[in-house]
Amino acid sequence: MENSLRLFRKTIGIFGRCNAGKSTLLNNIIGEERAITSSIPGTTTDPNRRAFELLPYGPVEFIDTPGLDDTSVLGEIRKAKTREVLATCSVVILVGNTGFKPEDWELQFIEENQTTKKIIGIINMVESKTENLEAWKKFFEKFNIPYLLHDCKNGASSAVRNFLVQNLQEKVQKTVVADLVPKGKSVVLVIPIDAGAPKGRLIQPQMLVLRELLDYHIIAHVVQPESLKELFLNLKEEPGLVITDSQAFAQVREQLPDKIPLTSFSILMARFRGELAFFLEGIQHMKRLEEGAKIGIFEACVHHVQKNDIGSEKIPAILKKLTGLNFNYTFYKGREFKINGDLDLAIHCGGCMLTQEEMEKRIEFFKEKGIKIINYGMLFAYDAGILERALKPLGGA
Ligand SMILES: Nc1nc2c(ncn2[C@@H]2O[C@H](COP(=O)(O)OP(=O)(O)OP(=O)(O)O)[C@@H](O)[C@H]2O)c(=O)[nH]1
Ligand code: SF4
Ligand SMILES: [Mg+2]
Repeated sequence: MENSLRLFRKTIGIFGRCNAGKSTLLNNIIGEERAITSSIPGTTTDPNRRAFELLPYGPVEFIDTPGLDDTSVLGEIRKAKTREVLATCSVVILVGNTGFKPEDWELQFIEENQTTKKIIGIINMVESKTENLEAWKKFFEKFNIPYLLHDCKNGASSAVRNFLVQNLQEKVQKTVVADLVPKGKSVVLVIPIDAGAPKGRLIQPQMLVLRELLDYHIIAHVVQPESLKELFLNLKEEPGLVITDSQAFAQVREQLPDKIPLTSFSILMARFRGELAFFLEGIQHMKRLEEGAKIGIFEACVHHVQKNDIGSEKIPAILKKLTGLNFNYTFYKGREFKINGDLDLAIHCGGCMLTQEEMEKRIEFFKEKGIKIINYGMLFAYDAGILERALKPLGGA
């Protein structure tokens, strides 16, 4: 579980010469004085890691590093550590500074990393020194590296964050499911049509997945849970992936051999929207709740409450079963988003009727308030004892 939390974070290393402003840049991005900065070269002596939600991109981990040109006695050891960090980064920020010109340090760094990593340039604007600015611009342009001129000490941190998001966007998850299906394999979709299913249509995540499979010419078999056994009797080849509605997890698991990859629509959606790591933290937090904790249950639609309603009946029953504790519940419905008082945990529906922005705003709100959140689907998977199995097709375990 903990591994999967890390797995979904993109590692972004911050590199450059001593005094380039790497640590100041880190502080500027995250909006707090995390790293020590000073005009003394070699201030940062060890890689300094900081997990951060770079919205709307998703979870990342920044690593501030010692200077590439550290010439102190311990310089060689530090450089070795920096190389170790470099090997774990798929994205690197190369920090320059108008107080000096780009030299062999930066040249070598780019030559060694340009083919394997995404490089993003930052030119720190130091005081009134502008004489080296043109040299830095030309340097980055020569290698086709996107760069931002920025005063890290005084500039708005949102400018750097937006620039990073813009340049990372191409790395954002583009497909909901197609990249998870082995070539030539089919996919089975398990969709129960029960009293809770909307009349005459599928819900958005199901449509999104189905449409993408068609776009990618991947064969999809669509069944209700009761027909799964019959389908398998008729299939000539095992499918590459089974995707189920979260509420049918237990039923599907009973019928499906362990070797067949299984996940759910809600887990795919959480990955697609970049929320997965945050929800996994929520699951860990749920285990630590105490008697009487305040839980908010959020559904973005207002529907007529039926018997065995998910939000008001099933979820509280699952939590009671999992923890043996009694909690205080508040139910929130609809698109309007207002919270009364503090919460110890938020449990949210799939949010398929919300726009990406609306959902992001909610998640950002929870993060700012330090409230952990999980979605219905992940809670169902955890309750069925198959969360790890359901994360495996996504690369997590
Ligand atoms: N005016 C201005 N000063 C900056 C900027 N970025 C960094 N500085 C200053 O430059 C000095 C060095 O900044 P650091 O962030 O400590 O540099 P570093 O790259 O982390 O240096 P090492 O840890 O020694 O490798 C500090 O005095 C910062 O305040 C900037 O954008 N504008
Ligand atoms: S927005 Fe939430 S409540 Fe509405 S259909 Fe989607 S998952 Fe269900
Ligand atoms: Mg530093």
